[in-house]
Amino acid sequence: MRYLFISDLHLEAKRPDITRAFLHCLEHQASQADELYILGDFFEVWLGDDDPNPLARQVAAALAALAEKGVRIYLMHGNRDFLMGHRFCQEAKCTLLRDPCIVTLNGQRVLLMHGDSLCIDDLAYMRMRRALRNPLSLFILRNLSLKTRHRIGRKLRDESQTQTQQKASDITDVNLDKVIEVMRIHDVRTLIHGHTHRPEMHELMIDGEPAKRIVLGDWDKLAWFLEVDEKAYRLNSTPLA
Ligand code: LP5
Repeated sequence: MRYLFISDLHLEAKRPDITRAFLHCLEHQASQADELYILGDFFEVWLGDDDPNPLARQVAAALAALAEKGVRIYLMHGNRDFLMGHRFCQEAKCTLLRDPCIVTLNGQRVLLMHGDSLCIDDLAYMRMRRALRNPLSLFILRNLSLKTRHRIGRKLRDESQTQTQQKASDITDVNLDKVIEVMRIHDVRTLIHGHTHRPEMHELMIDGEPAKRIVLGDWDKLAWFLEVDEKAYRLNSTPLA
């Protein structure tokens, strides 16, 4: 079986180059795979499935067309699009995955995550994540008017951009003890995640056994994707233009 993994595309109307690259990827790479996994931050900001955003309709139609060809598509929330829900997934013919989630790829158990929950040294972000992602907050957020969600979303983005520029690089990366802890808990030797925008295949040892952590890249200048088949895991990129 062939699998394709992507994350952190941050699709938005003002970056048509990313949308073009994504549609190209669907046509040329994803269509050759049995399963496509999108591990969060697919959109720059997702305010709710009720947002009549033309880009979301275009993307949903493209995903649905791929699904019609027989490719199974799985989506996971990121920190920017955690309000994505079943309505969008139905439209796009995708399945929403929990974070974390274990899948079996060619007989091997693999842990999938967006990756933000591994950045435990980023205390301000962890506080914000807990505040936004608990069931009561999610219920309240989903029931605010679209205009209010838009305003709050803008404020959070602005504040986040200001604050991340001031944070040390190791603070915004994953905590390696946390990585090993979650891999032990889930009894896996392979973890695939995004979020940090630091694409890399990391080799590590867990309890004397070789393990790997594969970090997907963001789609700002390059389109990053991970191809998995019976022989190998290949992390590749192509220029966006
Ligand atoms: O996204 P990225 O990778 O640039 O940065 C993340 C962390 N930031 C975020 C925030 C998102 O960028 C913006 C969230 C948009 C959500 C939209 C949907 C919800 C709409 C709400 C509808 C009601 O996730 C960033 C991390 C970084 O990853 C690396 O891990 O550091 O975290 C922060 O920067 C958080 C700040 O440190 C703390 C921010 C406190 C914000 C308080 C503002 C309150 C405004 C409330 C207005 C009512």
